Amino acid sequence: MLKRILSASILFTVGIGNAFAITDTWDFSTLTKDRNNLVGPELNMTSGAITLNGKGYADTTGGRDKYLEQGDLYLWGNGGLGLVNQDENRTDNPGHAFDNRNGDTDMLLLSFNTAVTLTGLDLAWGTDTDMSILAFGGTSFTGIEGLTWGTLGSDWIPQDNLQAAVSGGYQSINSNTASKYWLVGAYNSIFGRGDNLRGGNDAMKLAGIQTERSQFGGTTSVPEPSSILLMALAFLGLARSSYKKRS
Ligand SMILES: [Ca+2]
Ligand SMILES: [Ca+2]
Ligand SMILES: [Ca+2]
Ligand SMILES: [Ca+2]
Repeated sequence: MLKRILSASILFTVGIGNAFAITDTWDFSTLTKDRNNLVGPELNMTSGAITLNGKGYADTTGGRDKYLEQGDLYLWGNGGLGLVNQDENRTDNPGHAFDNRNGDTDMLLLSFNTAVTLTGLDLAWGTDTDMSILAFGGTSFTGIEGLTWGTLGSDWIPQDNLQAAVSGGYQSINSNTASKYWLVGAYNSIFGRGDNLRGGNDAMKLAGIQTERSQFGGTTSVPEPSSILLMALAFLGLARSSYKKRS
């Protein structure tokens, strides 16, 4: 009896937790661009009180071609965002997308003003489309310019490797981490290997992303164990009093 009440109340509490999550859709096709399709070195969007800043990075700096530097974001005719990194130009194909050709891995750094969970992405175009997704789990963020993909450090936690679908709208990202900073882009095995994924041949244009946040701020995850316990005790009290009435 106790066991049944406990599991029922835990299910109930988790259900409540999800009900208060808010999904924001960041549709990149709404961004302003110039007549060459250039958005600029960064993008800025808002959804209610939430702000998003996006910057594209690739390992392109210097003679050894491994240090991260910012590139230019373009919004192409099919409604997809691409990164032209410092070793590419906007007529390169598929270099005008987010790609991992020619030894440079392109990723989009997403910075929010509150912790969110990256729950979905939509591609406008792509070839092979293997992708890596990471969340920042450190205490203070100081940017990634001048670092290498291999030395981002343990503050950056791989969340998901996937072969993303090009059509079919938003698809799920497997993560339940909440963070203000995310990296999403072309697959790089340095962040963990995915089944049947291979680098060097991937390119994608991002139509948009979806994030989830708690209505109360902070994380969108399951409630604290202590609140589950309180809820369970309340249920137990109710059950006990109705049992007494019946007997
Ligand atoms: Ca290069
Ligand atoms: Ca590129
Ligand atoms: Ca490189
Ligand atoms: Ca691939």
